[in-house]
Amino acid sequence: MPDTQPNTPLAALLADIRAITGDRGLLTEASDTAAYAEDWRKLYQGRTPAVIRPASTAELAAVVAACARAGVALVPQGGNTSMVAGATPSADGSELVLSLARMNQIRLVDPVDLTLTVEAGCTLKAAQDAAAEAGCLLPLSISSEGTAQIGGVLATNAGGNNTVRYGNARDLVLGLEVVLPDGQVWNGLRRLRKDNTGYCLRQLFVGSEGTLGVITAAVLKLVPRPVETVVALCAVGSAQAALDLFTRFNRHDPAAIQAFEYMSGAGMQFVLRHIPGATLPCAASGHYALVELATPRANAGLREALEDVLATAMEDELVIDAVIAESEAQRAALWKLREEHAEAQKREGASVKNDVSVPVSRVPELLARAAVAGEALIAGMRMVPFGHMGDGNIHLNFAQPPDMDAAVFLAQDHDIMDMVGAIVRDLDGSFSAEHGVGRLKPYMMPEWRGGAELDTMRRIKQALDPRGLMNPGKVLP
Ligand code: 2HG
Ligand code: ZN
Repeated sequence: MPDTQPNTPLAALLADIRAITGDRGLLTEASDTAAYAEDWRKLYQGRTPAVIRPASTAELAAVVAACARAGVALVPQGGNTSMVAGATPSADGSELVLSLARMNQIRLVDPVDLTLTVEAGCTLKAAQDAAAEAGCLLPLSISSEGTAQIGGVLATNAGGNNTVRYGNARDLVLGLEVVLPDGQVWNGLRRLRKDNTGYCLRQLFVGSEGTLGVITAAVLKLVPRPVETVVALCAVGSAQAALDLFTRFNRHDPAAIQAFEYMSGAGMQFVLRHIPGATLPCAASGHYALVELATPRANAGLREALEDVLATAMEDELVIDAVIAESEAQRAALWKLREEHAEAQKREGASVKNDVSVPVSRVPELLARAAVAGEALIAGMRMVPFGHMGDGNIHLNFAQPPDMDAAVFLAQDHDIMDMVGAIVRDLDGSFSAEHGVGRLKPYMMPEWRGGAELDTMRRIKQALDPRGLMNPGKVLP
């Protein structure tokens, strides 16, 4: 822990920062900083002498410049909902946390350009609401959207439930404002649909997890708001049946699929056990699919299409039982069963998460092989796969055996991740589909992204942040 006594270099830096941000922008009491030093999953307990909360890009840039002069590292942090500890400071107390929370303004919603200009600390939910008020949709939805902030969503290139239709966060970014590691501000908040002028810098920062600079604002693409949305929860007999159902919706009208999510019987039981108010409105099964169709066209017959596909699928015994939401409240209740999976799993005990992707067609094989290999590795470990079947991103998580000590189970996390990794590699997949690399998975980078790819990433890091002061220990091993 650096010396925080008066007359030390750190004390001088904190005094400089206080002069920039004022008292409101600097937290130094342990009781105030503790929540910023721990990751959402409580896997990492970091320490930090201070949390800096600038109120503007100018303040933030001055803070970054002061830290660069002092050679002190910064950990940018948004909603702190990272699944891979991407925003957690190290345990030695040498890093300062840079919170974006106070920079949360919506700067502009333009329903003609279909753009939203928003500051990094705005929650995803608040950004969605601003778009909705203007008759538009911000087509990015993730389970943590009430807490996750735009800056973090972009820095980690979040994926979520609507990737099947609109792509990942990266596909929605038209412009960015970024504070570089030396404190320079790059204002790239352009609202252009076409802009072909050299290297695409914004895409360099999207997904860089705060290791190249701090995203302070963004211009995001909007789409016209759907006028009709229908949601159904389907109990199916297998993961293959869920995939076959997806294929049927795809053949019927791929443009209508807003989300197609998979859940296992184990995960559903966790939700029903731990989440107050959660009830299962259809027959219980070992596998479920949640499908959402949406259209911006009036009288498009979406409900009829949903009913038709489901009726045929039931006749063909692909679907065991299904329930269609009849109201907005029912729609929210169905989505809650899916979105509370992470929280329910946390309450069930320790778990090892594998945020993997494979070609969509290979999801059933992935689950079948991982179930066998998982049981062979740790008997009684419970596989809890769920997620974004429509884009091939499955959260292939394992919950501890009920009678095993959590620490004993977690000590085997790399064995579990490597077991899953071997299968995913064999299926031409990725070890991190949407959560990023963070602090949890840099060790996997040489094996998965080694050679020219990792070498190029290192050169980019070296060029922008030669002293390694931006979010050290994340992404690159
Ligand atoms: C989700 O899809 C999130 O709900 C969290 O990406 C996934 O908890 C997880 O593994
Ligand atoms: Zn997810």
